[in-house]
Amino acid sequence: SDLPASGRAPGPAVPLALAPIRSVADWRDAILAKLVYALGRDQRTASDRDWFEALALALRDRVVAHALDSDNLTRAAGHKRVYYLSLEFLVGRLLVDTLTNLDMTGLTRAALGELGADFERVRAAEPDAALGNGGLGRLAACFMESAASLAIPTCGYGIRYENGLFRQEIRNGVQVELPEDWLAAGNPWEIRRPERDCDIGFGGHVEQVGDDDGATRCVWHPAELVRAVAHDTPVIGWRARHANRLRLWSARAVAPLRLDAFNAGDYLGAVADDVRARSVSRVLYPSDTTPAGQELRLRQEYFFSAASLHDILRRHLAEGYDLSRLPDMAAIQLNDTHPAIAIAEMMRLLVDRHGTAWNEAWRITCGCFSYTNHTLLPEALETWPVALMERLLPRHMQIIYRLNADHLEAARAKGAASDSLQASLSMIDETQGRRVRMGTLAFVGSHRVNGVSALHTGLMRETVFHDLHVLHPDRITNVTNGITFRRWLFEANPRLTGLLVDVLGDAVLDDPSVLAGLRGLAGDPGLRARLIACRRANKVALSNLVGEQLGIGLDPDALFDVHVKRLHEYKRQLLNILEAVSLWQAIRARPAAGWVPRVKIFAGKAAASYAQARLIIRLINDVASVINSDPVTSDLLKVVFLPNFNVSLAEIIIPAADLSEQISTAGMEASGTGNMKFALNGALTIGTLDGANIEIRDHVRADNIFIFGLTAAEVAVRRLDGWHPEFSIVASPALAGAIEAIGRGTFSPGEDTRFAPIVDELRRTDRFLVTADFDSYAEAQRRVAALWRDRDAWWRAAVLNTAGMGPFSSDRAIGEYAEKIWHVTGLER
Ligand code: H53
Repeated sequence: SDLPASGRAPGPAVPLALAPIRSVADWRDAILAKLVYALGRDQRTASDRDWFEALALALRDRVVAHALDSDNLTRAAGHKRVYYLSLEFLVGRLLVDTLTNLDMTGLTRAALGELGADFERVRAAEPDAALGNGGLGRLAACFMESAASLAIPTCGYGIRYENGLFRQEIRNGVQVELPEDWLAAGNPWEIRRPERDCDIGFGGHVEQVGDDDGATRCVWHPAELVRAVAHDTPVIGWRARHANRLRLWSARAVAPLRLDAFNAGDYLGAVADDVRARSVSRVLYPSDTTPAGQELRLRQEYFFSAASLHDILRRHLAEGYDLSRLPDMAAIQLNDTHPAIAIAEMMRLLVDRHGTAWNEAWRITCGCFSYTNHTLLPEALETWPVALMERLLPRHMQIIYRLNADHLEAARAKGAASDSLQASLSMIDETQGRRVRMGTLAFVGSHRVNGVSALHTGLMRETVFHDLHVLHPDRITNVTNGITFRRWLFEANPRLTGLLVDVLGDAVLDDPSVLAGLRGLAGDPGLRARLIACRRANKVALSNLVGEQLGIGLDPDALFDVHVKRLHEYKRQLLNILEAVSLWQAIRARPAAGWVPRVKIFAGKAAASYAQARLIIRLINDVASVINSDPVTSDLLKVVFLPNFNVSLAEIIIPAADLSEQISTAGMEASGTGNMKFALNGALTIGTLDGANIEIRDHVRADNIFIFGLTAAEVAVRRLDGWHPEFSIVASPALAGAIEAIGRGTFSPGEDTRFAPIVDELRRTDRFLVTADFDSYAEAQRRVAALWRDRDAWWRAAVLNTAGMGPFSSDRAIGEYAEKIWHVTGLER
């Protein structure tokens, strides 16, 4: 977006100023030049971090060249762009991603070698960009990579959090949160874009210019302005086909220093405005599926939505288009309700700033926006108190009232006239004080609303969005999530990737459907032997890490049973650890009964304020320390909790997993994406019929996955009927024994009440139906052990898992968004 509207700049695709890299020596010199001239470091004393930075800067030059070229092509072709608005982008490290997509990994290893630097250490020197909590943020990162790979002109918009997701330490079994300062040493990937900065208002009052129905021009006089400061990170697609940008906003005061106050000696007062403004981009909220419900969070949401829309309209007008054409040129995707306020902001900009008539403004808005819903958990569907909205965003509140009146009137005209229907359809929830339902605003202002798995989309239609769905039956659609195979297969598991290329040819790197060719080879002993060797090497690598970090020795030939994801009661890490306790008790009772040696591996962070989830972490760690030091069971069972789960740790754990735990209460996990990463790498899933597990079962086939437990429909019935966990506990001696041991203090010597909140929850309410599913889960675990003993059958199933996962590529998901929702194609060259 830096060239005149006149169209494509003359000249070659990659600017000539950037010397082509023809040899290791060329590349070595380019890296060295960055080390010396951009960083001012000496080759002889450079640290791994210095080399990482030099390498990243050298790579960035090349990626930026691609990004400029992609921009020029997009503009010249008058091609529609996609804007992905997300409060989270869980990017992780970018070095290997960039090298992979530029096909420069081998060259770089060699060049660093000549410079006396070690590639693996340099790679590890990059901090994880943890600008997200879990699935939703990682999905956004996968989507950015896939959009670039499919050459779909896309700009991601989000917040450049000073401190991303906290760093987790485990001290005496307890989670401790420490700030993550990923920017402390600077970020070589990003480029400041001061010409794109803009000011965002909050508070103040509204001046009525026309009639008083809120549908004509008004002037908003904010009481406060915060400057949105733009930072771009280029995102290169597979085989460098295309490059997009991730534009992240940080906040600061419009006038960062009050010089008069400073000169008068009031050093704190002089910067108070700036400190206040910067708080907007200071921290990522640690909530995952529950909103923090705080004013600062609403400020964050409006801040980045408004800055992004300002940028989108600026670009559209600068390219010479009329606003009426915005839906032809811009598809704006709301990733969950967090940016839903953008709908009211778009109306404000069109009506108040550009003088567009109300109905035309609404046509433009609905034509541009679409919304992805990622959860049906009632506590996670955002609502904001009307009073807070009126104070912080007075003009937006007026606009929402007016939109709501139009929406309810249209519903009445279609027959939805009863008080109860009108109350259910309203953007204002009157049941718990007056609150704005952001999901309803997002639904009404979007031309398409999608769920993230077939089950979830069905439940959207039947439950939370039922009445809106009846009103707009064509609006809800499904796009099952996906993952980028570049990161989660090629980069995380180069051994398996090499094997797949040997067996299926290079085409597997470009076309995930080629994986299906493995089906015919599922019984091939040669392939099986190579797969086993590759998994074993990955398990040795993980065992080494566990040894270094926790001092626990693992047997790489044991079954690695892995449960890694955010800690949440609905994800039921508790079910898993209860089963581990019961297994331990069973082994102790009959040590010589021919048990399959197992390692239970857990990792995941709990929101700092989520007491029960933190206590589950403590239980896992306390159970681990008792079991791991039991000489009777030590060769048969180990429990490991790896601290500080993040993208980079996932890249090590997943390729080493034999069994993938996807055991949420059915109906509660919208999709899951970890489930896809494991199955792609050949782990077998033990899981409920929840989220995308159902589609994974359909593709890997029911014989190759361990399904157990209540279905979503059965869960709903149990809940309606009133659920009594004591019956399940009485009926299951194994479950009763495990709960008893925890309640008795077996894992908390001297403090038998430590886990009382967990034991009480299980015995009294059991909201997540852990006890209802326990026996079925334990039985499925026995099926797992039986299959593991039959090595041929196990590895056949593993092959069939990888073979069936082609459809779960995020390229497929992005292709569906492009076709069904955004109405955009990839850019042709
Ligand atoms: O989004 C993932 C899903 C997953 C769901 C997750 C999610 C968040 O990470 C945060 C908020 C939210 O509403 C949902 O829990 O099931 O796979 C991506 O769609």
